[in-house]
Amino acid sequence: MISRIDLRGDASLENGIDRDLLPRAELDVEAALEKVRPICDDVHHRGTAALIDYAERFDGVKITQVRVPAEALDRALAELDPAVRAALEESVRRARLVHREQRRTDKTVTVVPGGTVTERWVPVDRVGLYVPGGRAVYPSSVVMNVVPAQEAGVPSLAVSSPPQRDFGGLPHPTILAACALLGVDEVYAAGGAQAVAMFAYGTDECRPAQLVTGPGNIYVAAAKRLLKGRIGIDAEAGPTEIAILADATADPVHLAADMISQAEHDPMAAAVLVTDSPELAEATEAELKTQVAAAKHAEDRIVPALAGKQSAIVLVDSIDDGLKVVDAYAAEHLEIQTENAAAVAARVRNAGAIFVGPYAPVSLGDYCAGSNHVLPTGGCACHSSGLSVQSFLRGIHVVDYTRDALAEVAGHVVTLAEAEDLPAHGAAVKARFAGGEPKSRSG
Ligand code: HSO
Ligand code: ZN
Repeated sequence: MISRIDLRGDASLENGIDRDLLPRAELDVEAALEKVRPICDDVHHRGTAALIDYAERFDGVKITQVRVPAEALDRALAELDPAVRAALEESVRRARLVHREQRRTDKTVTVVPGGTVTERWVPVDRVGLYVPGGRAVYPSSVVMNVVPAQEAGVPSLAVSSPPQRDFGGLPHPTILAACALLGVDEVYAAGGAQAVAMFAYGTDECRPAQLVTGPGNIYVAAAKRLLKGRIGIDAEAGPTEIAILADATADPVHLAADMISQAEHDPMAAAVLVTDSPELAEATEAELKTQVAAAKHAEDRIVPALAGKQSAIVLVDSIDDGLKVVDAYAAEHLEIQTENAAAVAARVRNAGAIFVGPYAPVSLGDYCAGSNHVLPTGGCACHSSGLSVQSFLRGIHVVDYTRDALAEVAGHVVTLAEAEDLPAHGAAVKARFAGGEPKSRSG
């Protein structure tokens, strides 16, 4: 069911590992670009009317307005299963504890007497959050996007999720309830590329946003790629992935359960076990077979995910070699299930999030660890981080120099400007000292 890759005695581990050593599922976002371009243009020009047409075409439901009425949000929260409500509240509480600590404070550095640079952290004015509604209905993703935006102080936050035929053209009620719980009262019933276009261009119902975040399918990723620049984006989310670095002390029952937990998202999801124990590899493979047989989403998602070329059990000679493999792979989620797991985890350089030891499964992080579950996929963890308060802030440098402070460094500015053959740059400084005292702000 799952392929084996044997890297024992492989010299490439010594000389730097090829990032493609462990293949990933292929997503042809470029091909999807051509499909979403006319949709985005249409939303740009026809606004709400286009969104209503796409609701009928793609979601199979006739709607008359895209904005979700306040009563529908209130009703969804009132009708939410109390156990789900309590779990969401705990998820929010823990996420707030962690994300609140990510807030930035402005810092002023006195570079010279009279010359300061302040880094001022300013939240993005308005953010659009996309929440998928097809195979994936994830109120937890509402939490993971909204909490950091709110903790960053974003003043205006709108959510969009596809209209559902079974719910009268409204987004899924659990999504609406999660929005209501978090105090988000601006929600739209628009899905896919058209929702990203709605946030980028604005419509008569929805003001344009400066940033769009949230997961989505390949069309959402393509629309983000197309409209990036017009609107800021978080990342093009790919299929979810779990890598586990384990030694003989790990429990194969846990490993198989954790691999299946992420495989159940998507037939393209990836589950990779890296181990120095052939016995553990054997036992985990057997466990996978047993557990998959009893799993709900086996046929349509788990089996294709585990059997796909993106999933594998990788054998290495040592945990040191295993660290090289998982660093090269740069997984969205990485579990360390070894002796002295915390010490091994401390040596990891590339991962979206690291889960340490036997009691920190990825699904804890998906819902209730306090950490964020919107994480870099597809190897992007080697250069990017997951969603955080920082994702919703801009650090603006405020430069404030007195006349004396500028005079002190003017010669260097002029020299560098001349070295770059940009004499007007130097002239802009010299102009300040050509005519005696300046009109204002002597110092
Ligand atoms: N594992 C997914 C997030 C998620 N899991 C949502 C359950 N619901 C990507 O990190
Ligand atoms: Zn998950």
